[in-house]
Amino acid sequence: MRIETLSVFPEMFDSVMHASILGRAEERGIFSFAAFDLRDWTHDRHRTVDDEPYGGGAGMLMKPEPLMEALDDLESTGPRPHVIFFTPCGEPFTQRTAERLAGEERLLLVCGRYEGIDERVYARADERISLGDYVLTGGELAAMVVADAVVRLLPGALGDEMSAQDESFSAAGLLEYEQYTRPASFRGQDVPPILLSGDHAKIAAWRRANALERTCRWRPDLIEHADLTDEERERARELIARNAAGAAEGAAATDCGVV
Ligand code: JQB
Repeated sequence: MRIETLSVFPEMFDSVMHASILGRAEERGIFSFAAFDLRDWTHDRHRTVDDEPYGGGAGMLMKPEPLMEALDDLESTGPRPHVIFFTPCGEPFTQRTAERLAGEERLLLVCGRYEGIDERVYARADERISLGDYVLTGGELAAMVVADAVVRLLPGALGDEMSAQDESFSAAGLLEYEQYTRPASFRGQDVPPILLSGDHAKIAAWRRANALERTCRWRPDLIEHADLTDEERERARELIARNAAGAAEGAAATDCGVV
C-alpha cells in the first residue's frame, strides 16, 4: 500500500510514520509513505493557503486553489488514489472503516487547518472521515490515527500471533478480556487463578465470560450487535440491568458489575 498526506505541516508525520510498528512495516516494504507540503502548490511570495470566509465569521478557511492544484498533480501519476478528507463533519472512523481502507492500493489523506476547507474542494473526496465528536486543530493527527489503524491490518505488519488473537475478539464485537503478565501477585492484587491453571478450555471460557462482563459494564451499546449465543445474550441482559440498577442507587461499582 502507498499512503500519502497533503497538509501544511508535513513534518508532523516524521516521528509517527517512521517509528515502531509503522517504521518496521515500512522497512519491510509493506507500505510506503510520503507527506506532501501544500505550500508547494502556492504561487505567491507568502505561500498563502488560507483566506477569509464569505459571509463573515471568525477565523480563516483553506482556499481552494492550492488544494485543487495539488490534487490534480498527485492524481495525475500512479494508481488512482482513494482520497480522504478529514473533517469533524465526516463519517465516524471505526475498525470497519480501517478494514475497508486496508484493501486500497493508494490512500491520499487530505488534512486541513484553520476553520476548515472551502466546500468546493470536497468534490474531490471519495469520503470524508471524522475521528469522533470533538474538535481538533487540523487533520494531521486524524490522518496518523487512520494510517496506524490501517497499516497494522496489512499482512505481515504485526507478528502472526497478534493478528490471530485480534480476529477472535474483534470478530465477536466485544471488548477484549483482561490480560495479566508476571508477577502473579503484585501489590496485593492477584492474577485470576484460572489463568495460572494451564487448563486451556477453562481459560478460553473465562476469557469469553470476562469479555462479555467488561462489555456490559463499559460499553453496553456494543452488546446489541455482538455475536453472542442465546445464553450469553441472556447473561448480558442480566448484567446490564444489574449495572443500571446499581448506578441508579449510587452503589459502588466494581470493575465489571455492581456490588
Ligand atoms: C480544520 C479540523 C478536524 C480536520 C477529524 C475531528 O474543521 C474545523 N471546524 C471548526 C473548527 C475547527 C476546525 C479545525 N479543523 C481541519 C480539520 C478538525 C479535522 C477534526 C476531526 N477528522 N475533530 N476535528 N474528529
